Amino acid sequence: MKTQNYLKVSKPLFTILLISITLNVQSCKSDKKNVSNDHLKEDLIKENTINILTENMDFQMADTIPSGWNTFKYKNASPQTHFFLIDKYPEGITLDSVKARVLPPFDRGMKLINEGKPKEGFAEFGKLPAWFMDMKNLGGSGLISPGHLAQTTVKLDPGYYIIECYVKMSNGMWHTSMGMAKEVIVSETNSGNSEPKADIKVEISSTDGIVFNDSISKGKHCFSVYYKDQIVHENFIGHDVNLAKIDDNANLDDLNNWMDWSNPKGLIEPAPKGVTFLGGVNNMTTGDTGYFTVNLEPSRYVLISEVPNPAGKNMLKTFLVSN
Ligand SMILES: [Cu+2]
Repeated sequence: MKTQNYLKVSKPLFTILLISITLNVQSCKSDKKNVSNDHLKEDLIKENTINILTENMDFQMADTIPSGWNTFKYKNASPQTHFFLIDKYPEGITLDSVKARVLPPFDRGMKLINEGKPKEGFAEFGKLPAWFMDMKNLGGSGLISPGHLAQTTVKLDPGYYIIECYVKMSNGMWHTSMGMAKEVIVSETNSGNSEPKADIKVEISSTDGIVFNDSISKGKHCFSVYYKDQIVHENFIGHDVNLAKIDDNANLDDLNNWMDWSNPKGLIEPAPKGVTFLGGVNNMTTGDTGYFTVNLEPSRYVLISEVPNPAGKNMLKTFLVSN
């Protein structure tokens, strides 16, 4: 049944991707300009990309994907802001285990925090099973605004993974609890893809924040994100790197406060005004590197981490792309 679902969505998704790619995004490898749709079609097949589509609190994608380097093209065709994050739990833990033991404490805890009872809320998280702390994040996209496509490349070993999005609906409910959690099998078959080559190198660490050379030209870029370290921040999660376009009416203080899920007004719809999220590389562990590709038009941008008070951690860094 799941396979049928995937077949059902694959054709429109392919069309959307072709349109989006024509407008915006090409892969790290391809440097061609003004190519016809036929060439793009060949590139898509050749590059063995994994397409993910969200229309309504879902992840529409293949149930089984190859191991090795994979480029994920995540199309957000919903009215909400999302990301996808790849979780690797200890052997034997399945999506059913997560639904039974992890989502309930998070649901109850968030509800209490939203009711103005943070102490009671955080106490709920003490009820998480011990194996939750052994879960590793293997990357995924950064936040992506409605109508946009995020392109992220990571390396995965064969095994059982869960893909999730824990942005909150306007009523404070997690997207994870609304259906944005999916099991994915990474097979023994290797994708055969090689590691991308980045032209912009970003490093993130708890000590130095987000570090990169901010002299960035307009056009297509492949960013690498190197996790010099990874730690557990005040809200129990690690740091990541998200790219956003910042309009003149955007308020960076509002954005800074919004990046913390444990804030009742954080990581919730609506996203801050004048901010368009364009993907990035979601949480990884110390020593890992992920990649994201994006086409930058002249504007102001920010690289920002989804942690409490990123500005205070040197994890809110603006840069200007000029004409
Ligand atoms: Cu979501």
